[in-house]
Formats: sequence, structure tokens, C-alpha cells
Amino acid sequence: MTTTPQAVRRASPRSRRSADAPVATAAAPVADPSAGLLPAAEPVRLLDPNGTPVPPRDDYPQPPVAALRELYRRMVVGRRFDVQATALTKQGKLAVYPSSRGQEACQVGAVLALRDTDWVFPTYRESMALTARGIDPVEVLTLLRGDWHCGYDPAAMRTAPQCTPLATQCVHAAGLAYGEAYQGRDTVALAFIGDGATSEGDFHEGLNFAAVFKAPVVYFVQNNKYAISVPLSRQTAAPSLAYKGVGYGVPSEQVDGNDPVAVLAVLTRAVEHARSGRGPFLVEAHTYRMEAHTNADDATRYRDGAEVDAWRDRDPVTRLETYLRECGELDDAAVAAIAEEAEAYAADLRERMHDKPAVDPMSLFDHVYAEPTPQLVEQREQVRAELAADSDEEGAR
Ligand SMILES: Cc1ncc(C[n+]2csc(CCOP(=O)(O)OP(=O)(O)O)c2C)c(N)n1
Ligand SMILES: [Mg+2]
Repeated sequence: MTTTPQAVRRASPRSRRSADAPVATAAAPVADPSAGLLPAAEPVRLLDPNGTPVPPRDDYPQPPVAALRELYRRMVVGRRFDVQATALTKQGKLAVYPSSRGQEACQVGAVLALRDTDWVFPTYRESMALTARGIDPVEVLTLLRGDWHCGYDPAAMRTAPQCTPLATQCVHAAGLAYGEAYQGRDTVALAFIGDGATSEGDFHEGLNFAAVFKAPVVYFVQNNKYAISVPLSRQTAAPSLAYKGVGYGVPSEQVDGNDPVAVLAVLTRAVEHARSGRGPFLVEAHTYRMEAHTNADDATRYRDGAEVDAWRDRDPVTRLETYLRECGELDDAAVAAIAEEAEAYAADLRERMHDKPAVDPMSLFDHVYAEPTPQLVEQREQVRAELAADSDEEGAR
């Protein structure tokens, strides 16, 4: 017999309940099993969009002011880096660049919530986070320049290569974090992920594995409202992406992703949770991608200028600057000195990106397999012959 949806609706709650599920009685109410797992109804916010503090809360104490100053400094330098990288695409020095302008609080806040010994699992969007982590910007841009590998040493920088296949980093992070805990170390792994990528299987597999095996991972969703041209409303019917944790037994929180103080406070607590051995934590930051998906995308074809302008008013850098000036932690001289530092950082990057990358196309075939397959050997010979023919042609000219 087929069960129709109507038949399911008519069935009594008791007949639908699994045999093992606790039965609520009037005398002994069953505790809500989702308690402590669901996010608060509203994203956590500690500064309003004008930079004015909202009433303090016990669960998310304000981070120390020295940390906020450092957050501001790295956000300003990060934004300047982002502008420079975008300009380099226009000069043909960079093949592609996915900007994270507008997401500075998330990019830098995540890095500051971690220890240097923790691991970061970034996507293509996180170039700014990697520079905030202290990785040489030329090395960060190596992949986006068209090289086949990431320019930095992942083990030395405790930063995995940036992932383009969506959500794959979620399972990598779970595996690494589990391995570290297994060996008795208190390392935390933080995996960045986009709103669109939360629809991918790897996101769910990563959460599930990490939850079952209590792997110390923070899954940090930057909900920037779009997956290329696909808006959030076409991506999910969930009330918030943070609700995706409860099905796996993963506690979660949502935060105003353009409030740098709240981002740092929420991620600091999430990292502490993971480090204390209580398993993974999911954070959804509500933010906005101010630029197009990459330099190859025209965002005016799928979103309204008024929407972008509304988010311009919630700029995370000016929000933190206003607050720190109000507290007496920043003045004109300090702001100018940080702006100067950012200019020098961009100038140095520009200068060093003038050098042509030394790429040997033959290296494409190295490290694919320990023993190359016959097909790979054949392809390698084909490329070698093509390159030799090209250089003969050039010599003859
Ligand atoms: C497995 C996989 N499917 C599709 C793509 C193509 N793709 C690249 S970026 C992107 C959008 C991802 O959006 P989101 O997760 O919201 O991250 P954002 O780019 O907004 O940071 C898609 C579909 C891909 N890279 N990998
Ligand atoms: Mg997105």
C-alpha cells in the first residue's frame, strides 16, 4: 500500500514516532533535544551599523580593545590589498580575482579568533584572510595568477590551499581536526564556506563526521547573499543557514557579519567550544559581497544598485573606526599611519607582481601520481613536443 501525504497527515503523532523516541506525558515533560543547538533568532550584534555599542551581553563579552585595534589595522590593509588585486586583473597580471570587499570583518575576525598553531581551510574568496594571517600576498595570489599550485607552504602556514571545488574543504577540515585531536594536540580547524556551498553534500558530510567524532572544527559560513548570480532565496528554504547544524547535533550561532566586534566575539567562543573537546560549531555571518563574484562576472545583470547601496551603509571598516574613535583608541594620526601602511603594502605587491611568474608547463605532470599512468606519460610527451615546436617557431622568427 502506498502512503499518501494525506494518510501521513491523518496518522496520529504517536504512530509516526520512532519506537525508541521518548514519549512525552503530562507528568514528565521531555526536555527539548534541540536545546543548546539552535542559534538565537536574531544575529548577534555588539555594534549598531553606526558604530554605536548596543547593550552588552553576558554570553558574548566584548573582545579586548587591543584586539579590536589590531582587527581594524588588518581590515584596512586587507581592503587595500583587495583593491590592488582587483586592479591587477585589469592590468593582466592576475588571471582572476574573487573580491571579498564588504566581508572584511569576517575575513580578518576569523583569523584573529585563531592561534597560529590552528588550521585555516579557505575557499577562493579568502585571499584577504590569508594575507591577514601573515602569508606573503604574492604567494597568496600565485594560484590566481594561473600557477598550478598555491604559492605558500600549507604546513608551515597552517593554511590549506584555497579550494575552488565547493565545500570540499569541509571534509578536509574534519579529517585534519580529528587527526590532531587523535594525536593529543588541541588544534582547532576553521573552515570558511559560502552560503551557496552549504547546499553541497561535502558540507553535510563534513558536519556529520565532525559531530559524530567530536572533531574540533568551526564551520564559518559567510552568507554574502549570492552564489554567483543565485540569490539566497533560490538556495535554501531554511530560516537561517545556522539551522543546518541542528540536524547533525552541531550547535550554531548567527552573527551580524558586518559588525567586526560581534564577529570576533562569536568566533572566539566558537573556537573555545571546539578546543574544549565539545566537537564542532557552526557560525553563519550575515554579510554582503560588494563586488561582482569575480572580475569575470557582471553583477548588474542580477542585482539592483539600491541593494548594493543599502549594504554600503553597513560598511564594517567605518563601523569599527567610528567605535574606536569614540573610545579614544584611534585618532587622525593613527588612522593616517594605518592608511600609509596599507599603501606601502599595496605598492610592494604591485612592484613584485611585475615580475613574470616562472611557470614550467611540464611541471603540470609532476606529483599527479607516484607512478605516472601510461595516459599521463603520453600527454606529457605531447606537451613536450608542442613546446619544442613553439620554441623552434619563435627561433625561426
Ligand atoms: C562543486 C562545484 N560546483 C560548482 C562550482 C562553480 N562555482 C564556483 S563559485 C560558485 C558559487 C559559490 O557561492 P557561495 O558558496 O555562496 O560562495 P561565494 O562565491 O559567494 O563566496 C559556484 C557555483 C564549483 N566551483 N564547485
Ligand atoms: Mg555566497
